[in-house]
Amino acid sequence: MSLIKDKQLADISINELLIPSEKVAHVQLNNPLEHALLVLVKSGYSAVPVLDAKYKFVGIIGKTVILNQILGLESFEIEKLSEMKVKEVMNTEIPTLTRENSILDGLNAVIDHPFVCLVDQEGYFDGILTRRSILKEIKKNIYINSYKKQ
Ligand code: 4BW
Repeated sequence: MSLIKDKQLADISINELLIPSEKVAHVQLNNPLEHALLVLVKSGYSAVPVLDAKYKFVGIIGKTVILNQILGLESFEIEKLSEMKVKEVMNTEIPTLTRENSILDGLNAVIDHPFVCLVDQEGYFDGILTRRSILKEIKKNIYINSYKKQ
């Protein structure tokens, strides 16, 4: 049943839509790029969160940035995959949310990002909110509102 049959979109809690941390593919700061690329290719995702040794969220890493790093003038410099670490190329300039944020904060974040990471008050990784999960709820809302008007 749609979450928004009884609630407006703005009333839905982030808790109801998030993918919990244990179901999210991730890599760690000190992993070589080789490991990160393996996780990305095997999981099928374009980008995944990066965590430190204590499982605090520190950034994200994607396939494109890794491939750009190993791209030489005429060929891929494959040896860089084992020489370079995730922390050297990851993106740290991205927004995060907490479970206390509203779903509308999530909607704002996923306009520019395919997913947004959730952290707790101490910065520990809590899960992700994806563009897909938010769009699915918005679609249900549109269908329900158009049905009500008939
Ligand atoms: O393996 C997949 N399973 C399913 N069910 N859908 C997938 C899979 N891979 C891609 N998709 C679909 C989703 O609709 O393609 C979209 C874009 O994937 P992306 O970005 O470019 O790899 C997916 O959209 P989404 O569910 O809104 O997810 C947005 C982004 O969130 C993904 C990926 O970077 C990240 N992500 C989602 N689930 C994740 C995850 N990262 C790690 N672990 C997860 N479980």
